[in-house]
Amino acid sequence: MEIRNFINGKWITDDGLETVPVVNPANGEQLATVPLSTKAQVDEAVAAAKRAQKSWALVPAPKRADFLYEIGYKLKEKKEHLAQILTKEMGKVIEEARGEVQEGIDMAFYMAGEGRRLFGETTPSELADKFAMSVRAPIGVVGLITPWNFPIAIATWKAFPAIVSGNTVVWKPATETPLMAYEMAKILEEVGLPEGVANVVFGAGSTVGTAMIEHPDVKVISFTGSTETGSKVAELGGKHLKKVSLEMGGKNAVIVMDDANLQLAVDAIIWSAFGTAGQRCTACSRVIVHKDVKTELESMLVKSIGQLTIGDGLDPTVKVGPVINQAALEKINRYVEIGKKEGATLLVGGRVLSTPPFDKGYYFEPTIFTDVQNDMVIAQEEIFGPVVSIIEVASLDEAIEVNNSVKFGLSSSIFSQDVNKIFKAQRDLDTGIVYVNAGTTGAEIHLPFGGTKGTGNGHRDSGQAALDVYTEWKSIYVDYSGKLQRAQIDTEN
Ligand code: UN1
Repeated sequence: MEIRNFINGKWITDDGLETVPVVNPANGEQLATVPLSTKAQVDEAVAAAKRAQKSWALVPAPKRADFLYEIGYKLKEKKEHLAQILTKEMGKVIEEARGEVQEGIDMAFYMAGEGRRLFGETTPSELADKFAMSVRAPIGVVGLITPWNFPIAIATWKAFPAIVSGNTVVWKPATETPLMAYEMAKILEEVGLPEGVANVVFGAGSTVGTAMIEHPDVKVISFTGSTETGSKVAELGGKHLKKVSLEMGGKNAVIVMDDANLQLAVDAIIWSAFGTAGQRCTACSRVIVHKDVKTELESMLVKSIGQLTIGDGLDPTVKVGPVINQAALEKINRYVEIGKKEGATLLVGGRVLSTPPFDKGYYFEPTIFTDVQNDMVIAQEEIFGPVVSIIEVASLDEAIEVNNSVKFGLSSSIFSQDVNKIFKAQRDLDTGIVYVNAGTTGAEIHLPFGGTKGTGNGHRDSGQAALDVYTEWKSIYVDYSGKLQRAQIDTEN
């Protein structure tokens, strides 16, 4: 199957572009080909989005929202179909794929609700007979750059608030996972979203992403991906004075205190570290454990890891699927080698799986290092795979310090039964998301999603906070006094 760009409500067939294969990471099977677009397709899509934007912004927000309801119903109807494709193109296990599609459904209905809210504010004026209010205004054409690890959910976090608030969209999905975007574009067509409101342009970030950021008619760029790419997006966006929303890496920790329910902590660590084969920006990649429970926690983790089935995510008994591609496999393996050289102790795992039935896919064993020192590379850098570092501490204060010592600040978690420790931790953990007695993954779509420090640049996906990315505040003063009232004029000395 040949995937095509979706521009101005039409599938573009005759673009003669170079294509690359889309591969199932579980078995190397080619699923489709995807075009590598050039600046010309970006220009075409931005022009279509710009043409559509003025009239789209004039459609009443509740009516714009009606399209999101329709998209939500379609996603619901096709949920299993989409989940199967998602597992094939991305590798995540089928129950997680269903969960991801569900995130998209939830986001559609949640943001459709915003069509009947999109609240502004009224504020008293300094002057008599004068009314002051502020409203959210759409910004224009929005460029979306989304990753392969959540190919549908993250796109919905960005596209739906953008669309409901009156913007139009040009979306560049990851080339590793274009099938979800293709399916989404089909849904946009089926629900009759006006042409040009949402356009999909496939291709490499260096070409398509750059062209989007540099285009004078793209006013906002929303990006989720690696910190390395994100900082390039910020740099180029800064040069062109774009509003840029960045959602990047994590080095998320689960803190296990000496009074924790250990079985609960183990279950949460296993799920948040090895679910999605560790390829979530929210994945747990550090366990910060109190010294008095370290040995017991380690033996429980080893036992639990032994029960994880690895394989093709379409098999419902499988809990850990493949990683996305050969490059990812090699990167993870490099980090494991670094960990060994740095003197960390390999507690379990640590190998690429390359014998049948794993030889045609990209599989890495769930891996835990222990006796990791906080200044080691494996304790500081994002690995984006199924690798966890255990770091021992002697107190809550030390645990918080270790948690906060990394350059990222997305998610953190604490296991404790002590209300004093819990409240102190939620205040002092320097991350955008904090979990108490739960793992580091599983953020819900109606709360702000994002992080501090190297994880982001102050913006948030999801929740009402997402509207701040896609709207501009406009303050409106209505003077009904019938005379000139001069604000900020002080006749007294
Ligand atoms: C991501 O990894 O980029 O909180 C997103 C979670 C999911 C989203 C992860 N709801 O783990």
